[in-house]
Amino acid sequence: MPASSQNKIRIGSHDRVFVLTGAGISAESGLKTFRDDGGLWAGHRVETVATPEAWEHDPELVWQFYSQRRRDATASEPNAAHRALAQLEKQLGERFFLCTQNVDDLHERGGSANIVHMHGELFKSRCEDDCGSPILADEGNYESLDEVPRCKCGSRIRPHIVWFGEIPLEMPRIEKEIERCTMLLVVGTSGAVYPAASFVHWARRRAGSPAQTFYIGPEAPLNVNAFTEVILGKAGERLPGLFEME
Ligand code: BJW
Ligand code: ZN
Repeated sequence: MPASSQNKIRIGSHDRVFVLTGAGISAESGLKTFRDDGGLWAGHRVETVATPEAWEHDPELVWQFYSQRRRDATASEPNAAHRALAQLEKQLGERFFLCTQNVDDLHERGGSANIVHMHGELFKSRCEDDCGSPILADEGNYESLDEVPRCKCGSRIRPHIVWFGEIPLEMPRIEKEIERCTMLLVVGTSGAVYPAASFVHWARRRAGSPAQTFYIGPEAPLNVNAFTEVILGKAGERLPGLFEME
């Protein structure tokens, strides 16, 4: 793994940039990551809140967890890293693609226009039985099951979140964009969760020449060996001014 102290990533006029972000990009906005010390999973079993089985077993606890996440996200503000990616999108237009594992809305509030939320969105809910009713915009906080609205079909609504064992959203589009990118930038994710942790391998193995792959975060991720460059540091400190157009 070539750790890098480089302070610029040069983007050529024919480059296509795919960006994958994780919880680390929102850390400087005050939102907890999952696996760091003091993170959301510290001292908790993920199975109790982030699986379909958790929803079956204790939907009230699941809604309490996501209601708190909604409150935390509402109280936070985008940081310099979110804004730097929004600026890069404006510079590159359709040669830029942003995929986030995060369910918060800080990329949107930081100025990004096109974002794929592969693990869902905190401020949306949907029918637990996928009856075909549309996904709802929902800022509600539900502390007891009596408060949880029902879908038109009579089933409960659940958070529009991709839990373990569920299929991430928009995978065909993501795969297409990785196949045609020439640079993959990964920001603030531990590389512990698949398929996101495989994107760097897919970009290295794409038809034609391998994409250049960059990781930006304070520590090396689990999949560090697949990156051509690792830029150590906090996203909010490293991303602003990092990109140079050739
Ligand atoms: C900073 C920073 C700063 C700190 N600046 N950085 C065995 C082997 C392989 C795979 C599997 C397996 N068993 C099961 C699986 C599959 C499973 C999986 O990956 N399990 C692993 C535990 C092994 N995956 C799934 O089930 C997924 N679905 C699936 O695979 O379907 C099959 C399929 C795929 C594709 C096509 C067709 C079919 C679904 C995964 C759903 C994940 N859901 C969650 C929770 C819901 C969202 C929520 O509640 O918010 O998503 S889990 C949680 O982890 C959340 C995150 O999006 C995700 C990734 O976490 P992230 O972002 O990496 O956070 P951390 O905390 O791990 O890391 C933070 C990083 O930030 C650290 O590195 C810090 O250093 C850094 N940092 N400050 C920059 N200032
Ligand atoms: Zn329904």
